Amino acid sequence: MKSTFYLTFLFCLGFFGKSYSQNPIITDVFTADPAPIVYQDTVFLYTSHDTASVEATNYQMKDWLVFSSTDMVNWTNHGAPLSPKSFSWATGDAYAAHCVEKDGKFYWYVSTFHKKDENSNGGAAIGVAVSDSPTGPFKDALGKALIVNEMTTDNEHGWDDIDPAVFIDDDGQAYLYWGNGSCKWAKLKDNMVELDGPIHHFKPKHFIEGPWVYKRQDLYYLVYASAGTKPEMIEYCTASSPEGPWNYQGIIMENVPNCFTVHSGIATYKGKDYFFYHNGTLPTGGSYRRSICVDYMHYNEDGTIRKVTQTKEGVLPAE
Ligand code: FUB
Repeated sequence: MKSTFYLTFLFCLGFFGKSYSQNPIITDVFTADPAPIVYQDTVFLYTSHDTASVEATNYQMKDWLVFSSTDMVNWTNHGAPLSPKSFSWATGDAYAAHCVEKDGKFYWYVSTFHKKDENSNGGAAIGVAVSDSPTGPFKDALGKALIVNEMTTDNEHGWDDIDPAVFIDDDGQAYLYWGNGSCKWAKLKDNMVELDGPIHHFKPKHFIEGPWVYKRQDLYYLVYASAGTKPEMIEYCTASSPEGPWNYQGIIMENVPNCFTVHSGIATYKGKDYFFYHNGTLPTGGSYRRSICVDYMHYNEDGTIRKVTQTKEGVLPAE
């Protein structure tokens, strides 16, 4: 009898004993603006880094961080291989960024701010750094910004050229999306560091910032931070081409606790779909001291995305 009880106990431990990741997933530093990629069986998570004090009323973001995981639960911190100081033309905060791999090279597109010089009058700008490894070292790939404020005139504010996201289609064509206030996009040349044609802009319903574009089956998805009267949420559109036209589909995730922004990144890993975002729930956290979380995402049969449930538990180890 005793041994049956013992065996049942062991069975339950094995069955229920798997530990969830817990949200937020990074707890030793404040992180925001998640941009995950999967490369050679590892998830690399590129993030912003909030360093503002508890009393601060604005961002202080000095560099960009990289983490990796092979189970979505345990994350290794690879430090800060890139900062605005890596770009001679840059000054100010290290806003959202996105790294992609092409032909064994890693291109990290970042939003930061431009010095006043012969190339720009200042304002937000997008640069690109390159490395042979997902964790660096990275160096400025161009020696100048890829996008400066003067290149887009559809919004008057000087910080509309933020939040780059790159999507590479099945035929190898890369597209750069970005923007605050409107979504802008342009094709990239094969070298990944020059635009290939004009800059377009449009305004998806409720669009604020933080575009993220990907393809699943035959459908293209444009996911973004949106706002009405509440803090930001995540909404999305779909299209049959990365150039649109984009059809509005609805809300993926409601606003997050203790933070007025939200910013998403999406990855499929070991057969499951994951939705990364940030909130302000770490102790002493807030809108300028954010933390990255991850939860499962699910699709309906027609390809539409079910609303993501924000959990404290997070996700189970990926196998
Ligand atoms: O992290 C700074 C800014 O806050 C990002 O660029 C936006 O997407 C928002 O998350």
